[in-house]
Amino acid sequence: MQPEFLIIHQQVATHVAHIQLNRPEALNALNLQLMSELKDALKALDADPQVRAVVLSGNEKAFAAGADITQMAGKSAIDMYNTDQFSTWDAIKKTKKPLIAAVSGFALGGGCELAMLCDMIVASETARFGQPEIKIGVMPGAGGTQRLTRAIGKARAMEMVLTGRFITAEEALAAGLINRVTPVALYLEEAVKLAKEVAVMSPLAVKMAKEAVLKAFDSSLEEGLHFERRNFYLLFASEDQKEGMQAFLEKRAPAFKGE
Ligand code: CO8
Repeated sequence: MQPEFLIIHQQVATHVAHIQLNRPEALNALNLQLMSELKDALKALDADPQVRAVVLSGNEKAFAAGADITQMAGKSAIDMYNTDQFSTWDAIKKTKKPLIAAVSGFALGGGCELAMLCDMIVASETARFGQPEIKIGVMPGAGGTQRLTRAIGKARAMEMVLTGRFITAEEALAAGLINRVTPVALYLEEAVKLAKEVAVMSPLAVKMAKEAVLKAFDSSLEEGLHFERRNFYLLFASEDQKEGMQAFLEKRAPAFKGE
């Protein structure tokens, strides 16, 4: 079934897929259907051997202005518990291929959390990042208190979460939340360029390297080093390792196959 709130483009030649959140009338507010469609789309792209990196964007005005407040406003705690909307977030978090967020305009609440769930963020100079849940009587629920704090430190995260203040793309860059800032006309192109740069690498090495970097967030240094070493050794079972090293010795570009 075609998704209602997503537009999906796939560039076979470059192995890059692009998912655009497409609910512009509500600034891409993340309702349950949109998140479920996103989960399904990412699952399919993760399983598609033609795809090696995925760019996730909104539109120029908004990446996403948060969870859909209209949908949440009347809910009880038990409704929220039974809806279990975070199971879709947990599934999205399991995406093995690299995800690059292309952010322009608002990335607020769940929108900021979704961008932070991605592996890298390219932002237009109009991007605004914020966790304004406090202004509507709640708090971040999809990782904001954890990922933001790890990315930009306690002082800045605490201020954003407790005051709801938005930060600009330049502030986000200086704080280490994002990778690049571009003029608004170029943010998507730049994100796709970054995705292509990753997509020429060995897909197996990319997945295992992503997994190891993410491990740094929830393990001790010793445990993380052990995990890294395990993945490093494992890659010597791949043809891409043979090809990559042989190509270096023969002074040519490698042709990676993901095997
Ligand atoms: N939910 C539903 N509708 C929204 C949302 C939203 N989060 N944000 C904007 N909209 C709608 C508006 O209601 C409006 O609709 P309509 O035209 O029918 O009135 C339309 O989008 C355009 O918005 P505005 O007219 O408000 O546009 P402005 O440019 O004046 O303002 C703002 C833009 C500042 C972004 C403003 O819309 C705003 O403050 N939005 C809410 C931001 C917010 O509080 N986000 C946090 C939501 S809570 C959350 O994300 C919890 C996350 C944890 C769970 C994650 C599960 C998915």
